[in-house]
This record gives sequence, C-alpha cells and structure tokens, in this order.
Amino acid sequence: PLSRSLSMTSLSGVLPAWEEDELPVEDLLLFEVAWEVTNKVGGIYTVIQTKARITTDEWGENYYMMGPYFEHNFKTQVEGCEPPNPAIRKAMDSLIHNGCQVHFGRWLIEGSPYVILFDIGSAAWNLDRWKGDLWDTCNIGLPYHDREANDSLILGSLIAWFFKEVSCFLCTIDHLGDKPNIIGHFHEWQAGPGLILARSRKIPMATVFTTHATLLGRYLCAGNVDFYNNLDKFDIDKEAGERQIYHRYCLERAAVHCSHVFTTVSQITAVEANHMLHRKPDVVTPNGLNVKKFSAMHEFQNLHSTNKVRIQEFVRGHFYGHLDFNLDKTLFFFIAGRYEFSNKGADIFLESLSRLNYLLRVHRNDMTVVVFFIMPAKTNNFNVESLKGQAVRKQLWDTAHTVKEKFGKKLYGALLKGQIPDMNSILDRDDFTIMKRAIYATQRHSLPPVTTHNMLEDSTDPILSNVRRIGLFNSRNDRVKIIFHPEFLSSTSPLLPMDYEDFVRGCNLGVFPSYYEPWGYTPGECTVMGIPSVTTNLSGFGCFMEEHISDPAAYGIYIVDRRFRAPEESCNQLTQFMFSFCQQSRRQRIIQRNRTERLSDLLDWRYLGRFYIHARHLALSRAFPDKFKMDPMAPLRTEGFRYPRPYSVPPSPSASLHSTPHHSDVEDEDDEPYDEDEEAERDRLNIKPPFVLGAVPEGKKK
Ligand code: G6P
Ligand code: 1S3
Repeated sequence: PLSRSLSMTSLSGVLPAWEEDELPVEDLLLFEVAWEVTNKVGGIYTVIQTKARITTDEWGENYYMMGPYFEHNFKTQVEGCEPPNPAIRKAMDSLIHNGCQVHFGRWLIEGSPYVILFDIGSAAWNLDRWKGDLWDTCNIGLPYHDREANDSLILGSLIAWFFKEVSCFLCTIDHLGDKPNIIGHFHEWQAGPGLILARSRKIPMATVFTTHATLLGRYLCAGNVDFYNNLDKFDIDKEAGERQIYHRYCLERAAVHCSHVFTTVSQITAVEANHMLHRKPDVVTPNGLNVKKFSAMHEFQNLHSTNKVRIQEFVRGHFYGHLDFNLDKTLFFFIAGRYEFSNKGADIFLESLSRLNYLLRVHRNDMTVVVFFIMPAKTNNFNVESLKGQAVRKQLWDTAHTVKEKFGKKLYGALLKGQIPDMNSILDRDDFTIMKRAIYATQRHSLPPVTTHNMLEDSTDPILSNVRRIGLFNSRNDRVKIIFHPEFLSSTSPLLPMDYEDFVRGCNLGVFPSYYEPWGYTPGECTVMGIPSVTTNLSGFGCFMEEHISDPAAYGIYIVDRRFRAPEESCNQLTQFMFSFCQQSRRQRIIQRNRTERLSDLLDWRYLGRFYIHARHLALSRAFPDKFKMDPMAPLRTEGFRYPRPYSVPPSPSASLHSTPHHSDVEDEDDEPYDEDEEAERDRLNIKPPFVLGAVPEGKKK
C-alpha cells in the first residue's frame, strides 16, 4: 500500500532535501488525541495548533483531532459541522445514544482541522464503572480526589469506545479486505488511558505515544535536586509514591509501554524518559513552528524597529521623572513563561543581572538594559504607580501636541503674510504655563516600580525577594533596570498594550536559562522572528541547536552550560553572554538578527514534521507488519547535518568576543539592514549532504 514517493525539497537550499515513501493516506485515518486540543493550558497546545497546517495538507479529510469539550472553547474556536465520514458519524451516534455528548466541527486555526470533542461531564456517571475496568485491565486505581486523573480516564474511556465503534463499522464495509487502517497518536499522560484501553481491548490500530515531559522529571526538578547527575539513582516508584502521583505515573508508564511507537520532544527528554519510564523513545519528534515568511526579506527588521518604539513609549512612562538614560542606547531583554522560578532559570537570570549591572558600571559602558519578567503570578490588578506613569507620559504627549498645534497655526499664518514670525513671542504665557505644569507633574519621590501589579504574595514572591536581595531597584545609578509584569501580555492592556508576538519582536534578547525544559518554545519563537536568545544545554531546544549549528552564538543562540558546570559558573557564563551582547554595535546586532532569522527554516514544521511522519510509518509497520514494512537498517537520522559557522565569522574564535559577529568596521551606528545574500550563499556552498529517512514500503524495496 505504500506507493508514491514524497519528495520534500529543501526549504532554504541550506537544509538537506528529503525523500520519504508516502503513505496511502486515502486508505488511512489519523486521529491525534490531546487534552489541549482547542484547550490552551501550556506548550502542547502550541504543538498541536502550529502543526495542524502541515498535517491537514498531508492528510486532508482523513485527519481528526480529539480532546475534551468545553463549551466556551467550542463556541469561540470551533465551527460546528456534520462529520463527512460515515464511520465517524456512526461512532458518534453510538456514544450519543448512550447518553454521552460528542461534538464535531472544524477548529478555526490554520489548516482548519476537524475536531471531535468529548463532553466529560455528560459521561461522568460512568466513572466508577470505568475505574473498575481500568483496575481489571491493568491494576491501576485512581483516587477519587484527583479530578485531573479522573477526567483523563473519562476522556480515555470515551475515546477507546469511539475507536471500537469506528473499527467495527469499518469491518462491516470491508468486503475486499481493503478497509482503512487507523492510526492513533496520543499526547502526554492525560491522553494515556485512551491508548491503554484501546490496546487492551485489541482494537486494530497503530498507536503512537508522545511525552512532552515526564511527570516525575518535572516534580523532581522543581524539588531542587541534582536531577541530571542522578538520573540512574532514583527509586522511581518510591519517588512517585512520596509525591502522591503514583497513579498518574502508572498511567503514563502504561501508555508508554502499550504504544507501538514511543516518542518524545528532545534527546535530553529521551534520556530522562529512559530512566523515569523505562523505555527508550523510538523516535525524537522535535517541536516546530508555523514559520511566517515575509515577501520583503528585511520586513522582520522593520517590525523589530516599530515594535521597539512601542516598548520605548511604555518605558518613557514607567520611568517618568527618572528618564536619565538614553533610550537610543537601551536594550530590552526579557524572560517569559510559566512561573516556575528555578525550573525556568529565573534564579540564575537575576543573579547574572546583578553581575551585569556591576560590569556595565565598572566598565563605564553607556548602554542601559531594561529587563522584562513576563510570568503570571497572583495579583490584585495593576498598581497605581505604573498606571500613573503612563498617564503622565500621555499628558506630556498631549501638552506637546497642543503647543505644537498652536505654534503651527501661528507659523502658518505668518508665512501666509510672507513673514518669519518672531520666535521669542510665538509661544504665549499660557503655553509656558501648561508646559511647566506638565513638567512639574513628572516629579516623583519614589523610584520607578519594579512590578507593574499589586502582588498578592509580595513578601514571599521569589522574583521580588531576589530583587530585594540583589538590590536592583531601578535607581539612577543602575545600568540594569527591572520590570516584573506578572501577567501574560495582551493588546488590550491599558498599561502595555501589545500582544506577545509584537513584544518579542521589539525586544533585543530573550533570556531563557531553564533547568527543566523538555523542549521550550520561547527561544524558538524568538529565533523565527529574528530575535537572538539565551537557552541552555538542559533544554530540548538548546540541545537541538547545539547539535545542528556549528557556532550557535554567532547565529544569536547563546547556550548556557547548566549540565556540566556548577550554578556559579553558569551564572558567570550567562553574565558574559549578556555583557558581550551589550558591547555589540547596532550594526552588529542587525547582522546577528539576520543570521538568527536564517535559522527559522530549521524550526519550521515543513522541515520537522518529517519526524512525525516517520513515527507514523513505524507504528504502522509494527501494528500491521504484513501490510506495512520499514527497513530496520535505515533508521531516521539527523546527525551529520550542521549549519556551518557564518562566512563572516573568523575561523578561530577571538579571545574576547567569541560570540559576537565579526565586524571589520569600527563601531558605526549604521541603520541600514545588512545585506546577507552573499554570506548566505557561501554558507550554502559549505553544506554537507543530506540525512536519511528509512521507511521502505513493501513492493518498493529493490
Ligand atoms: C532594525 C531597523 C533599523 C534599526 C534597528 C534597531 O534593524 O531596520 O532601522 O536601527 O532595527 O536595532 P537595535 O538592535 O538597536 O534595536
Ligand atoms: C511541555 O510544556 P511545559 O512548558 O510544561 O511541552 C512543551 C511542548 O512540547 C515543551 O516545549 C515544554 O518544554 C514542556 O514543558
């Protein structure tokens, strides 16, 4: 059944081209199951949502996503419609006739995939019976108080039931033995029960299970242990029991071992999974993004510039009365994500900022760094001081505008009469009064606030406690200023009205020195927007970049070593990265952004989607070995491909600024975007040949 050959040409000419044997998707049905389908909780939503386009391009009407039904999500994100496939309609009817609600529609995202959403509440009356089934099947008992685990069992039971109905229907129409085969791809432990039950009921389908983090890994890291140096030493059953997640961990581990193919999002999580779940992943499926390409090559540079102006406006208001630093020589750094203080590396970031502040001061560097912490915490809305700052800025702006209007009219009137007006009298007493009033309003007796909101746990908040410890209070002498915005950004905010994407584009550097990060989308999002970022060799993304780029820092990917160094050394390294970044000229930053953006093809689903395709092939070949074959000697390989060091970087790193792009001119402040064409072309010529994908269909093997 594997017939045609799918040829994916290289996206940029830099990445290797790829040949894959195409699956006969018209004879297959692909279902992807996740708790976060149409339901944003964290990173898995981003995976599912951004990948939809390439999956629907490949699978068309034979691709379905499945997840929990929430009325608000359905009403705001899904266009309800009739399922076009009779097997799906029949299976849904069967559940509905038994009192369970199932909803169908198109998810209004790129690719418009079909979604099948199961109403957990409508089926909750079955919970006890399904708990019994789970116990009888695999001896996993769920405590009544764990709502999340119970909900995942209800979802899983509904999904296994649904698959049973679909496969029965397909059997009834299977006259010639050519019924479509089913592939079920399940994400994370919450989707695990569906897989476990489908397999234990021997439903004929190929299954893939992807873990985006292990339950135990996340818990152990948050508990301040030396996780990576003790991976092989943990008594995992005991650790899970002590943390009262033994039943969840059993669901996760059972799903991992029941699946035909087990995948995870990065090499580092593959090692972790091997120890925490006792199965080595068959395939690593790195996370991609839906990369937006502009027709004008340097449009992303222009977007940086316009969004930076918006951030500068906010900073003008926030620092009113203390705006004694030059905004043209101010860099914007940021960290963003779930508020896991040490897992996300906010601890070493703050420590490094204090050291950076010291270095900038003793070296009399004229740059100022404004650092944003965008991490949601418990608050009681914006604080007065921050709102006042923006009001003062607006008042100054309005005053300037009023005076300008009057000035303009008088000037125009004079010119009409053929006169040059008397500049000493063109502004009258009233003009001076309103200008003085506006200036007086900018006086303040306190320092610009560190946080933009009233924090509910101000005294114990880890960011604020550490700011107090290192003493970075936005005082005049500090070269590093801190703004903690404990809420995700929104374009409707009265304070900083920007959405996250625009904000990232306007910043100069994203800093994500995570300790526990199976993949980590934040630095990847920076990369595709052409914004340099800091990551670590404990994050999936950082390891992936380290593997595929010869000199990541030259491309604006700074990888802090948190694996083989003590925290103190990691701090110093991070400080050095940031200090070197501050020493670049504007032109060097522009060149570096061009290089960073050039890496975006590497993170595009059109490139990384191939690992999902490979996992599906493999699952089919294991579930239906008579029908689908793969060459075991030709596994998926990515090693061997590396982006070479950019042409314009000297062959051996110079002693001081190893990580900054080489720039032969003196530190000019040229505003023109650097034309990278020639450099890119030379890079291309250096590229080593492709890697190999190993699916060979039956009948195609020579
Ligand atoms: C873009 C724009 C330039 C601008 C620069 C600012 O490259 O095209 O006109 O000068 O951004 O860069 P900076 O690194 O100083 O924020
Ligand atoms: C997980 O979400 P998280 O932020 O809890 O899955 C993400 C998507 O695979 C991944 O990027 C992240 O590192 C994991 O931690």
